[in-house]
Amino acid sequence: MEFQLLTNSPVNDADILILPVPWEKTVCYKHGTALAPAAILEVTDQLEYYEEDIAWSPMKYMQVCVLESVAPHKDEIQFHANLINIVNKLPTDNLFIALGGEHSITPSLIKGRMPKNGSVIYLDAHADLRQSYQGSEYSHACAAYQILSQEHSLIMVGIRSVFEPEVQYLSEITTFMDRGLNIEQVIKCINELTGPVWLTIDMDVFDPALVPGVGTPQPGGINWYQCLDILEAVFFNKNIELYGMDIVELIPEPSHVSETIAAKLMQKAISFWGKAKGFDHRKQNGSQIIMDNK
Ligand SMILES: [Mn+2]
Repeated sequence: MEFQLLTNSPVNDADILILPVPWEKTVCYKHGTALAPAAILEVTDQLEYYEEDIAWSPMKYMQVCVLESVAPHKDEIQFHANLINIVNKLPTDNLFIALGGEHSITPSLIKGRMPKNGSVIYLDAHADLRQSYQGSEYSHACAAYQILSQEHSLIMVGIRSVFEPEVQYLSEITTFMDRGLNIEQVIKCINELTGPVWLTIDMDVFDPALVPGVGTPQPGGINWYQCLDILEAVFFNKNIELYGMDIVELIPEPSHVSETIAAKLMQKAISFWGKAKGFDHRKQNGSQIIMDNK
C-alpha cells in the first residue's frame, strides 16, 4: 500500500512511517474497522500534495514508507505481543503513524515505542477505562485503562459516553468532556506538556454528522477545525517528544467522507510535524521529487 501513490522509501530512509494495523477482534457494535487502513490509504490518492495551512508540499521534502500490515492472529495475547515487538524494532527518528483497526492497538503501540511516564492525548467519545470488557482486558473499551496501567498520564478530550464505575478514574485524570468543550483550555493544557507524548485519535471523537463511519457513534463531538487546532498545538510544542500517533476505530462507508477525513488528518499531521522539524528549509529530496525524477 502507498500514501498518495508515492513509492515507499526504505524504512531507514523514511521520515514518515505509516503502519497499517487492521485488527478487529473486540468491537461490540458495527464491524468493518479491519478494512480502514486500506480504505484510508486508498483515498490519500484524492488529496493534493500541496497543504494549504502551512502553504507547502511536504512530500517534496520528506520521504514516506507505508510498512507491511500487521497480520491478525487468532490469539489476541499473541497478536499484541507481535505488535509490541514489531513497533519496538522500528527506527525512532521519524513521525510514526499507525492506522487501526480498533482502539485496543494503542496500548501495545505505546508499550513498544514510548518510555514510561509519558503523556497520552486521547481524543475519544468514550472513556475506555474499563478494566475488562466482555471477558477481555484487551478490549477496545479498556484501552485508556491499559495506558494508565503502563504508568502514563492521560489527557482525554471529547468524552461523552461513560460507564458509571469509570467516573472515579475520569475525576483523577485530565478530562475535557465534550459538552461545553473549551478548545482554548485544551490547547493551554497541551502547550504545558513536556517529555514523551503520544496522540491517539478515535474517529468517534468527531461529530457523527461529519464522520458517520465509526464502530460506536455518539451524538455531539468535535469538528474538523477544532481537531486541527489540537493537532497544531501538539506538533508545534517544542518541549515534547512525540513518539507516535494513531488513528483508530474508523469504518469505511459508501460516501468515503469518513475515510477522507482520516486521510486528510494524516496529511495535516505530516505537514505540521515536517514544518516544526524545519524540513521546509532542507534540500528537496522527498518522495514527490523521487517520483518526478523517475
Ligand atoms: Mn476509543
